[in-house]
Amino acid sequence: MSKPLVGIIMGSQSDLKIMREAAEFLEEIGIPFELTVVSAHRTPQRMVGYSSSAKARGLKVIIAGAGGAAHLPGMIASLTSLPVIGVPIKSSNSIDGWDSVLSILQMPSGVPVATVALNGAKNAGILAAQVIGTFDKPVSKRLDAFKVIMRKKVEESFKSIEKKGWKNSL
Ligand code: RP5
Repeated sequence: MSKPLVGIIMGSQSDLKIMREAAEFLEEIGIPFELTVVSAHRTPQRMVGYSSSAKARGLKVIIAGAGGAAHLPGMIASLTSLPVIGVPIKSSNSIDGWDSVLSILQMPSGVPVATVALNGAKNAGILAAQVIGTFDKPVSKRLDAFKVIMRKKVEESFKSIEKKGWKNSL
């Protein structure tokens, strides 16, 4: 088993239904990762231990998801110089998602968290893979292929629309 390069953490097991999308993308693209629950509020010591040991354990990037008063991504970023990608989650204790979006997005100067869209765990997985792709050529090539597949899917969709006789001016 190769050592994990990406750490995926979340504030609660209830976040897994969203965060699994990051894991699934990394699996698809062939990047080893680890995944666990680390709560900023309920297990603060575990959070400090996880973040402060992350670089020495070989991780290159951390994806952290949380809902409501979502302090996990920012606190993780405060304890490591690894890039941290934050996933705001619309959880059971969230008013409408804005609470977790703003908690993760509005970081003070000096401690960035790369924040994806609400429930945007797949994009977090893609962004983490792109970080790995900056130094790992095979991963970079697989990401290029992923972009081609996306482009082809959209091409198929507009071709099928054109078949109906609805023109566009491109
Ligand atoms: C946050 O509270 C977690 O990240 C989760 O999104 C939310 C609700 O947690 P549970 O009450 O479902 O454990 O800290």
